[in-house]
Amino acid sequence: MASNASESAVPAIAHPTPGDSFGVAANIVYHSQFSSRFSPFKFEVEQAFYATAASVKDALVQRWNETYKHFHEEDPKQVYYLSMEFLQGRALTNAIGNLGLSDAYAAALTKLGHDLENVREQEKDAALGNGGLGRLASCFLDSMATLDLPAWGYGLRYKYGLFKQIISSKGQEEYAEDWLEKSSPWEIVRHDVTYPVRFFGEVQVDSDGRRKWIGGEVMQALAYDIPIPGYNTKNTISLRIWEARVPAEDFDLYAFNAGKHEEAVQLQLKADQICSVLYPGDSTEDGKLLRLKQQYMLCSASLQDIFSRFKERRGAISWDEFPNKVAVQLNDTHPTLAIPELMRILMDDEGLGWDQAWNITSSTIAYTNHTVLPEALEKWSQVVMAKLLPRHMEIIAEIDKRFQVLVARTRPELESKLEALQVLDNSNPEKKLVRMAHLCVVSAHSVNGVAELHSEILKKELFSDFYSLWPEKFNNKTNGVTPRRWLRFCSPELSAIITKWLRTDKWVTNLDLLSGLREFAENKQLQEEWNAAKLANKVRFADYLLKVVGVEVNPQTLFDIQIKRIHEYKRQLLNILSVIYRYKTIKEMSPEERANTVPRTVMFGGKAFATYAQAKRIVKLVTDVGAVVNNDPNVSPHLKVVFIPNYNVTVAELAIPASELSQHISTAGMEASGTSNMKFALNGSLIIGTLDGANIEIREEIGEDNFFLFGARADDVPRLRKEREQGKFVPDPRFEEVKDFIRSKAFGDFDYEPLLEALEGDTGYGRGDYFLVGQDFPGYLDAQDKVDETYKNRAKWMKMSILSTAGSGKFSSDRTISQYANEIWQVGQCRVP
Ligand code: Z57
Repeated sequence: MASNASESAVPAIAHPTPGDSFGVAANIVYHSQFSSRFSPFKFEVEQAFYATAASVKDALVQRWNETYKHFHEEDPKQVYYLSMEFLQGRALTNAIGNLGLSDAYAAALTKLGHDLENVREQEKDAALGNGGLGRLASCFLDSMATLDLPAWGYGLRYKYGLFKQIISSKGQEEYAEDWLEKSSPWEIVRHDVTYPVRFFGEVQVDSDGRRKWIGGEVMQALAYDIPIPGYNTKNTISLRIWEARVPAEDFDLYAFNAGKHEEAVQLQLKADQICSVLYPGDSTEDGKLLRLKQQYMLCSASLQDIFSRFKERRGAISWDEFPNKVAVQLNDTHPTLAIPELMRILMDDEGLGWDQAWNITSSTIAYTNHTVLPEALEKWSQVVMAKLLPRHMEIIAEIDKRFQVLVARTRPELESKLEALQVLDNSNPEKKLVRMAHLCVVSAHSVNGVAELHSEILKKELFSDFYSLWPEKFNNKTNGVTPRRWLRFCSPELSAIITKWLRTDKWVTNLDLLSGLREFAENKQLQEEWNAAKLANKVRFADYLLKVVGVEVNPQTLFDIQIKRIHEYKRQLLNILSVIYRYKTIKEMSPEERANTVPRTVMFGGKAFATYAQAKRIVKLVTDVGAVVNNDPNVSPHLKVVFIPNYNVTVAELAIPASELSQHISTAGMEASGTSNMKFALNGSLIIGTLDGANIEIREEIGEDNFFLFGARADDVPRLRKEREQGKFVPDPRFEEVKDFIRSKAFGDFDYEPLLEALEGDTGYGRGDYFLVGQDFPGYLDAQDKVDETYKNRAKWMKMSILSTAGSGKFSSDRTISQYANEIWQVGQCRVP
C-alpha cells in the first residue's frame, strides 16, 4: 500500500512535465517531505493529496507568473469579473487535466503506492457559491483562461461556504462547512496586496467644495490568489478573493493602549464577521447589513486593485484612457456598489468633475441580470446605506436626480412612470429604498440577460421603459458551461468515444465540432459504445449512492435526475407528484402489466434555503415518498425514489454523466437560463422540460424530436394565473387523486397541508398555484409516458442521446465568453508565448 516516501528511489526536485512521471514523483515527494502533514512513518492518502496539490500548484504558479508578466508587458485592456459567488468545486482533476499532466500524475502516484482516483477524493469542494450564478462565474474563469483573455475574477474569501445538507427524519438540516479547516492547497496569500476599506464615518466638505469621506471603521482587505489554468495554453489567470483584517500595526497600537484594548478586539471581531459566511440565498433577497458590508468590501478592494494596476502602467495619467484599459462586469446586482465607488474615487480622490467621472464609469461598467423574480431583486434601505456608506448614498441620490432630469427633458411622456423607474424608491416614506437593478441599468453601458427568452423579458417587461430610453444597452449572452469540467474530465469514457469518432480531440476547445457526431447517430457501433459508456457512468454513480448514501439502485433502470436548488418555481413538486401517480398506477397493476413498465430510478438533489419552509417541505415529501416506494416489494423493482443528500459540484460531476433523463421543468418565464440543462444535454441525457430559459435554445439546437416538451408558454402564464384566481381552472382528476393520496397519510403523518394548500386556486392570498403545477400536470404526465415509450426503443433512445451531445456545441462557455469579450468588453486575446 502506501510506501514510505523517503525510501523512494527517485531523483530530487524536478518540474512536472508530461513525459516525466519520475520527475513528477520526485516533486510530490519533495512536497511531502516539507509539508506539515507529513510524518516520516506514513504517506497516506491525505498526505498524498496535499503533496500532489502542492506539486501541481508549483506548475500553476510558474505559469501564473509568466502570464501576468506578459500581461504587464503587453498592457492590453483587461477585464474584471466581480462576483459575490464562485462555485469552484474541486480543482485537482481540472488542473492536471488543463495542464496536460493527468497521465504523468497518475503514473507518479502509482510509483508512490497511491491511486489518483483515491487521491482526488480527498479534496473538499470550494463552495463559495449557492448555485447557477456562482457556478457560471467559475465556468467563465475557465473559459477566460482558456481563451487567453487578460482577465481577473474578484470575490470574497468566506470561511464558511455553502452549508452542508444532512437529511434526517425531520428533513433537511444545515451544518457549517469549513472548507479551510485543513487549509486550501491552492491559494496564495498576498501579504503584499492589501487595501484599506472604510465603513460608516461622514462626509467632509473642503473649502474648495471637494467632498471627502472620513472617519468610521477602517479595515484592511488582504488578497488571496487562486490560480486558474487554461486548457492547452500556458495562460493561467487569477481568482483574487479578499479577506477582511485589522492591520497588525493598528491592532498593536490599540492593544498597548490599555483603554483601547477592548476596541481592538471588537474591530477584529467585526473584520472576522465580514468574511465569515456566504449568504446561502439563491434567488432570494437578503437585506442584512452584514451582506451590504460584504458587497462593499468586494467592490472597494477590487477597485483599488484595478486602480493600482492602471496607475502602475502609466506615468502621466489620462483618465479618459481608463475605459480603454478596464472593463468591469457585475455578476448580478450584488457588486453594484462598484458604480458609486468608481464615481467616488474619480471625483473625490482623483479630482475629476461629475460628467467626466460619469462617462468613465458608465463606459467601464456592464451588468448581467440573472433573474426576474421580484423577491430576488435587491433593494437596500436608504437609511442603512447612508449610515454605512454616506458618500455613496450622496452619489446614488445624485445619479437618481440626474436621471429624473434626463427623463423630464428627453421623454416627458414617461413622467407618469418616473417614480417607478427611479433609482430611489420613496413610495413608502417609512422605508425608502435603493433599487440596485435600476442603479445598474441607469449607470452601465451594457445590460444583458442570460438566455434569449430571459433577455426578451428584460426588454419587454422588467426593464421595458429603460429599454425605450436606451435600446442600445440591452443585449443577450446565453449562458454556457465549460466542456473541460463538464464533459472531458467528468466523463473520460464518453470523451474517448467522441474523440475516436470525430478523429480529433479539438472539440474540447471548439465544441461546435460535436455536430460531427450527427452523421453517426444511427450507427450501431457508435450506439453500442455510447451505451457502454453511459452504463459505466451509471454503475459508478450507483456505487457512490451505495457507499455514501446507503441506497441500492439498479444501473439497468432508467436514471431520471432533477438536481438544482429547491425552489417552488423549479417545480420539484410537479416531479414528485407525478412519481406518486406512477407509484399508485404500478401498485394497482397486475404482475404482467408491471413487467411491461419501464423501470425507473427517480433521483432528486438540491439544497433548500434554510428558512424557505415550502422548499423544505418538498425535500421532506421526496424522502417520505422514497421510504414508502422503495420498501414496497411489489413496486420497488419498477420504481425507486432517491434523495441525493448534499448536492454540490462534485456530486454533479458524478450524477450528470450517469443520467439518461433530466428534468428542467420550471414554470415558463421564471428560470432565467439554467445551466445544468446544458451539462446534461452535453452528456447525452435527454431533457424533459418546459419552454423556459435556455431550454428553448437547447431544443432548437438538438432538434425538437429529441426533447420531451410540455407545459404552458411564458406568454400564457399571466392569463392562466388570472383564470386560476377566477376559479376557471378545472383540475385533471389525476391531480386531485394524487393530492388526496398524500392527504390519506400514505407517506406518513407529516403536515403536508401547507404544500397542498398552495396548489389550490383559493388560498385567500390571491396566489393560488402561482407556479401552475396543476395546470401543467396532465401535459407533464403525457410527456412522461412518451419518455417510457421511447426508452423501450433502445436504438431510438441512443440516437436521441447522441444527438443531444451533438447539438450542445453552442452551450460552451467559450462561446459565451467570446461574445462578452467581443460585444461588451472589447477585450482581445493576450497569449503567453
Ligand atoms: C442564481 O443562481 C441565479 C439567479 C439569481 O438571481 C441568483 Br441570486 C442566483 C441563477 C438563475 O436562477 C439561473 O436560471 C441561471 O442559469 C443562473 O443564475 C446563471 O445565470
